[in-house]
Amino acid sequence: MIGAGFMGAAHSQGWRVAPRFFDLDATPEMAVLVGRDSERTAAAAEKWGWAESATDWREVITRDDIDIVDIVTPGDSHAEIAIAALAAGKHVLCEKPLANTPAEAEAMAAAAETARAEGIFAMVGFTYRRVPAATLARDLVRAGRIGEVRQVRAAYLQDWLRDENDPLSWRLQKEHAGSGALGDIGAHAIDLAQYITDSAITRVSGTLETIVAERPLLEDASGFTGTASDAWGTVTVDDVALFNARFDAGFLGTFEASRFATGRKNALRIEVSGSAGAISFDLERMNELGVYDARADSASQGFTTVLVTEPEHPYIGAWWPAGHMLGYEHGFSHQARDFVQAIAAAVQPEPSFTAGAQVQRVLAAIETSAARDSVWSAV
Ligand code: SOE
Repeated sequence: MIGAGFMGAAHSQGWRVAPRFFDLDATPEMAVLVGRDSERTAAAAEKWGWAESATDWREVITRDDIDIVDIVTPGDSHAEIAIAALAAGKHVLCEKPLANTPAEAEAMAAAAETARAEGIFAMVGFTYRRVPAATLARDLVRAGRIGEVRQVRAAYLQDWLRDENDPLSWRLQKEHAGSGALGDIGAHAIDLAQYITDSAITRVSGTLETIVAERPLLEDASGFTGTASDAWGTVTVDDVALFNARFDAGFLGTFEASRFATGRKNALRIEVSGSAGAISFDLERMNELGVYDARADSASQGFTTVLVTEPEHPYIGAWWPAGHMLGYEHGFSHQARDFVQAIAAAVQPEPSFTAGAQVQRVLAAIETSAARDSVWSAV
């Protein structure tokens, strides 16, 4: 695994726990954790369960005892590492968004296609597809339970940037993150909406806003995260992204991505309205799925809260007895499970790099639309 930050911890948990709960056709061994700082990486490797640590990813990805490379670095290094790892014959799992630009993402998708011919696979980590309630939403839509999809409302709301004195970490720097709320969390909303409805976004119109333009620079200027110094720097990404989308099946969606949504911590919300019903998902209530059946008699209509904790629900059977809840980290175990099973069966794991590149094109189209400011004055 390359990268030893927050996502490193989350993916480590996934790799470690998946084989303890799921019967896998191959057992992942956590071989090497690669990070920039040797002492910190060694400590993280020890804590998270990696056998070794290293600082040079180029050396590690060509090792004969490595079969899978998991990339959890900021977006600016995804393309270089993923393309090199695929060329070295390693299966690749890469964090979202796939890259920082469509050009990088297309190059990665092309490298993945070439590798696929040799039985080497690549997947992008849109983990929330693997939250059981979100997977169930997709299953219900696919089974026709809400009829024909007519409209989507999606939002990903966080508030961790609300304090204007919080430092300028890598997620606020275009050269590292590609974009702000748009790519960091809007990408999740895009992927999940497309996944649940089985329809791809083809047209968008967007507006982006940076609410706090200057922030304290990091104390450790070479670091990605940390404490604030006395010097100030410019935020180069969006804080809020609003956009409308048309899907290839013909319906419209409205989207909001914000890291300034005061009081909302991790509210990835998707509501899909159909001709015969609706579903409603909120990551802050991740063990529940709202289901509305428009065919029910009118006296008993209303959104029903399905508690997604039963063995009949996606992934749940492998965990605890019926009725016991799952949390954020379980999505990473489900992701590790699905990735390993696909590789063992020599089938393409989803979402592929091609799917990741499509999301990247949607993100770029929103930025283009926002930059053109194609909005009519109302005064
Ligand atoms: C921070 O906004 C963040 O960790 C994102 O980077 C993740 O993709 C999301 O899953 C949770 O929030």
